[in-house]
Amino acid sequence: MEFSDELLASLRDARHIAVFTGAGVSAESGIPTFRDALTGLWENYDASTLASPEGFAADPALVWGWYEWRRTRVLRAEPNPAHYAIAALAADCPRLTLITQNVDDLHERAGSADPIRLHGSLHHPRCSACEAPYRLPPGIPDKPEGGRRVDPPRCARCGAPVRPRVVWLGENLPQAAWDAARQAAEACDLMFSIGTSALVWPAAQLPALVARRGATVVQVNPAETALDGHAGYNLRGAAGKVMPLLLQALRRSRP
Ligand code: BV8
Ligand code: ZN
Repeated sequence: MEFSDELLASLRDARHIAVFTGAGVSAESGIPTFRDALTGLWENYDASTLASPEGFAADPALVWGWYEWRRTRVLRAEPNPAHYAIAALAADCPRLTLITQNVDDLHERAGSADPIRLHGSLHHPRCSACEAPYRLPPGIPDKPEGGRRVDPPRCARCGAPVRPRVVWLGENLPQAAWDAARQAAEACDLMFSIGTSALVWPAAQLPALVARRGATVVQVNPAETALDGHAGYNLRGAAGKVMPLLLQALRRSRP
């Protein structure tokens, strides 16, 4: 894959690079993307009903079972070359801000320090009522007997069901994370948008905001997305292939 001298120069000259990622960056780790039809056990379920307060209220055991199934997949997965290249890129520019919509911990496991988490995390659940943190038992959960449904644990403080600490449809994003992400989008010289369909708001506003300021947007995605018109560069390919090659080309291009 070739990269234009113009793109390599923009990367070399960037004082502050923002990296915005979605489920596609974890696809090559074997984690199904959010919009991929749910697979196997969950093929007859729709993510947007499971990832919602209404879904949890209606059937906490089904939603908790789905998140435990996803968490188990993440615990069994490894970061892929895209996660490692993004972590390594931080050493190649004065400042890098990583913003992720993903709820897995593969960026951290690849060495990225404290990503801005717009939609929360699979790994730190909380009480659905008093928000007390719930410590998950170490290791990989056993396969739930009932196949899908797993009763959520109860809060030690108030007895309410524990829920995933993720942002569901209709819920506000954590204000501090949203503010930090906005600040990075306002300040960066260049933003990568990697592995996101850019369909979910307000996160999807970030690359469009960067483009509106006249800063550079570099999209990495094998498919077209709503961002194609905003991106100065559309690198059509899998992140696990493109990102390591781009990092190599950047390092080779330095005098
Ligand atoms: C809010 C939970 C108020 C955690 C998720 C109409 C217009 C505008 C907005 C709305 C609207 N109607 C409703 C809304 C609001 C709504 C929304 O956006 N709905 C959408 C569906 C229309 N948003 C909300 O409710 C948000 N809250 O707005 O509150 C507010 C307003 C302003 C400021 C603050 C608050 C809450 C949104 C959070 C929803 N939670 N998940 C979980 O269970 O994971 S969303 C879900 O989608 C995931 O979090 C996921 O991260 C996110 C985005 O999806 P992607 O990451 O993009 O994944 P997707 O599968 O879509 O795409 C994968 C891409 O990867 C594809 O393009 C594919 O081609 C590519 N790919 C595949 N393989 C690879 C690859 N790329 C690279 N390499 C590969 N190998
Ligand atoms: Zn509680």
